[in-house]
Formats: sequence, C-alpha cells, structure tokens
Amino acid sequence: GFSYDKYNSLVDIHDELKRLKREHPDLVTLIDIGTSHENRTLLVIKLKGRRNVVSEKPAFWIDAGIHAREWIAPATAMYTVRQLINGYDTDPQIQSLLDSVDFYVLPVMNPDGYEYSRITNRMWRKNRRPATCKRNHFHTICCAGVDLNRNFDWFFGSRGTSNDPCHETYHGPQAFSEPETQAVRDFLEAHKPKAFVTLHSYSQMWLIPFGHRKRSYPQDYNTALRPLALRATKALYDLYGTKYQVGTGADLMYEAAGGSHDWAKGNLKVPYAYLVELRPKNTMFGNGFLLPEREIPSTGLETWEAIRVVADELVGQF
Ligand code: 0X9
Ligand code: ZN
Repeated sequence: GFSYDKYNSLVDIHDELKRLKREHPDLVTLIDIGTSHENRTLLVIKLKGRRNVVSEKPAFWIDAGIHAREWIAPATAMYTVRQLINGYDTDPQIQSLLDSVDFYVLPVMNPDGYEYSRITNRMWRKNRRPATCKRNHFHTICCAGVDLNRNFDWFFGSRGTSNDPCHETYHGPQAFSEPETQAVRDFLEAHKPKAFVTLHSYSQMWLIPFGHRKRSYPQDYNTALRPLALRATKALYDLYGTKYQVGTGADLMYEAAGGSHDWAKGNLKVPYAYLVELRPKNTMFGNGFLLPEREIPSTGLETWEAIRVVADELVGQF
C-alpha cells in the first residue's frame, strides 16, 4: 500500500488521493483532467479551505512526474498535499492560506512513463507514445515516446530538442501532440493559475523562465520572479541547509525549447512560473535519479517550505 516515505506505484498514489477525499471531503476534490496514451487517468487533487474568504481566489498549480524516472518529484508533490491537508487543522497560517488560495496538484503527469520506469526500464524519461518509425536505405527503426517537456508550444522544436523519435528529447510531431500535454494545457487555460510549479529532478535548482535560449528573461524577472525564488530557496535552505541555485535553465544548465514552465509564463501569462530540479545536487554518489528513499521526507518537507513562500505571495496580491 501507499506510504509517504517510499516510491509508490501509480495505483497506490491514486488510492491515496481517493482516501484523502474520503477522509477530508470538505477540503478535497478529485478531477480527472484527461487520459494518457495507455489509458491511465491524469488525476488532479484540488485543495481548498472550508471558509471562502474571497469569491475569486487565486489558483496555484503544481505538477510532477512529467519525466518518468524522476521519482522524487511525485513523492514531493504528495508531501505538499499532505502538509496542506494536515496543516489546515493544526497550523493557523496554513488554514488561512488554504482559505485564500486553491491548490491543484497533478502528482503524476506522465503515468505511462512512470509505470514503465518502475517495471521495465528504470531510466525511462519520455511518455509512451506508440513507436514512430523512420527509415533509411537499409532499414527501418521504430522508437516509442515523446519528451513531454519539449512538447509545449514555446519556441517548439527550436533549441535543445530533437526531431528524432529515438532521441531522449524527441519533441513529438507537433506542439501539444500528446494527450498528457493537451490535458494540462486545456485545464490550465480554463483555470488560469497565478503560480505554476513543475517538479523535476535533479540538481537542486529553482529555475525561472525562459529556458529556450540563454539570456532570455520575462520583463518581471528581476522585479518579481527572481526575488520570490530567492526567498523561497532561502526558506528551503533554513530547514536543513540544502543549497539551491536560482536562474534560468538556459543560463544554468542548457537551452531547451518547449518546456511547460516557459509556456506557462510566456503564453499563459502565469505571473509566477518555476521549474524545480529537486535533490540530489550532483551525481557524485552514483546515478542522480536514484535518490534513496530515506531522503524523501527531508526533500518533501524542505520543498514544502519553499512552495509555501510562493503561495503566501499570492495572498492579498491577487
Ligand atoms: O531538460 C529538462 O526538461 C529539464 N531537466 S531534466 O533533467 N529534469 O530533464 C530542465 C528544463 C529546464 N530548462 C532548461 N534547462 N532550458
Ligand atoms: Zn525532468
């Protein structure tokens, strides 16, 4: 069964979301926002307070598991859900937060890839789009999967992406070709959040748009996005001393077009859009995607401290 302190199967994660709804029907709503290639549900948990302080409340979107092998991301999303639900009745600050901001959390955005990485290939990254074939004079090669974080419509197919279906960063036949990205796009266009956080691993970075090319920044990068990211990572640091870098993915890592956080900021105009690369920092002790389960609680709790700073910023401002 499900445990907050281990890496869980998709079925166990969905069962836990259903249990939370049964136990806290006044705080929790479950929303089926679409279906993956292999017919798995994209299940969003909505959290809202019992007292509606204002009629038009800002929404905060959190997703995780867009990349299959980054298992700490869904685990951290579930920690956030638990902190909000348990905090509502024990922590007056969380209560007033949840009375003022609606949270929408999609713990596993790429359910087919997640299960494939659990069962068949631990290092799988993409979704499970059925194989696309390419041929040359001698033979035909067929490969499955699209990198969902190259499939959003923000400089689609330009830098840091591949048109080769066998490549790890294959962007797909066109922007939003995938049921998983379509579902997230349609839901976000309907709900227009004020904050957007997409959880990945690894390298301990709090990334700000834009990532599609170096030295490209939204107009409020220095006045809003970066100062808030610095405060969030300070709160994260204060819990256990974990250090995060703050900047754009293009400046700190590499250029990559078609990412969801770039689309959220650039196209949907979400004021605060971030991509978080969770623990570990580097690969010194082996493969960075294989974060030991013993680090789930501390990663979950420190990330919550940062998310909470972003959420607090929405209160009163919108
Ligand atoms: O490549 C990605 O999609 C993200 N890194 S990951 O190792 N989780 O796959 C980073 C995207 C951030 N944007 C840029 N680096 N441009
Ligand atoms: Zn990733």
